[in-house]
Amino acid sequence: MTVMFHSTLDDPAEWVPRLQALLPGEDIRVWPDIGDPAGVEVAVVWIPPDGGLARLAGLRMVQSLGAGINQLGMHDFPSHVRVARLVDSGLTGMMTEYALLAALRYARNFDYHERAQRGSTWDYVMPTGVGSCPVGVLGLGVIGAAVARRLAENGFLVSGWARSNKTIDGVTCFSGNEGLPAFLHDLRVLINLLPLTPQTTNILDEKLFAMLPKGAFVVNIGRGAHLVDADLLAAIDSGHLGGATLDVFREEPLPAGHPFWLHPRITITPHCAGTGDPDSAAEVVAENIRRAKRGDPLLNEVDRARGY
Ligand code: NDP
Ligand code: OXD
Repeated sequence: MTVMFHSTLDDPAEWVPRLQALLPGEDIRVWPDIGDPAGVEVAVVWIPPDGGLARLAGLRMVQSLGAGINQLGMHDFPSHVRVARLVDSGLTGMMTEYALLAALRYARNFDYHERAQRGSTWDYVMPTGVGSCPVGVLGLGVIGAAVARRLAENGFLVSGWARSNKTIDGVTCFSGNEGLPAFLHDLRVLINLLPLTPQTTNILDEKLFAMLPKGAFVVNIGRGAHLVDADLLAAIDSGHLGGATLDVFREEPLPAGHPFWLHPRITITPHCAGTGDPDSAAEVVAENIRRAKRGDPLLNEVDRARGY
């Protein structure tokens, strides 16, 4: 198989030697030195190179270097091209750390004390523990379920919401549009871990925020287009929401001058909540390349009609 590797984030010097050792017979090329583009059968990419993947006329499989796949420009791929997302223990572990940190920070009022410190203000607020901090997770897939479990193990009151019914120890699960109001009504912290699809685009909007109790916090580590930026700003500035932690944005990098940058109640990280760890993820990618070669079902294959 001829395999093309391209990423603006993942270092080919870390990945390619590992993949080559796991796939001794395969020809692994790093963009832009790929020879004849029509010879590439597998693309291992985070975001496709400029011009997309359409020029790869012999393409059979795309392996995302992320858990999400909306950044691949999948609508450009012919229907026979199979797509796999990345499920990696390293990536999932990092996402659970980020979510736990954000939830603890709000549960223990660190956001409040950070603002007070900037005004040299000693302001005692009676602390309460995580046992009285209800946290909700939107999306209970590989990462959402791991986040929910980790929060529950750390003493939070945890609930979750997905398309289908779930059973997760220590987590109260809701599903479907009809389950959304009951899921949201008592949360202190809402963590978004949905995939970006036509059904979930703009889900974090004015209507959803109105279902959260006053003072709730939003943590978006899904995708930027889940969030309606103006609705978040309005909900925080009116005092309905307490603040937000955002790792993903409609436009990345977040443009200079965007009102999120300097907002005192918004914490920004540069889409770094989690990333695939080549030590664990290279084997997952290599196995999918072997499967593509044999024509077997892929690990974590995307249902292209469903969009995740
Ligand atoms: P999965 O595909 O495993 O899980 C998706 C979950 O979302 C499932 O529980 C699914 O429900 C639920 N879901 C999908 N559509 C709907 C809907 N319309 N209504 C309700 N629930 C829905 O994804 P992962 O857990 O692996 O990853 C989730 C997302 O996290 C990624 O798509 C990516 O956007 C983001 N991510 C961000 C990172 C970062 O660094 N910020 C890093 C990694 C991932 P059901 O189970 O019923 O199908
Ligand atoms: C991912 C991401 O989808 O890094 O893995 O956002």
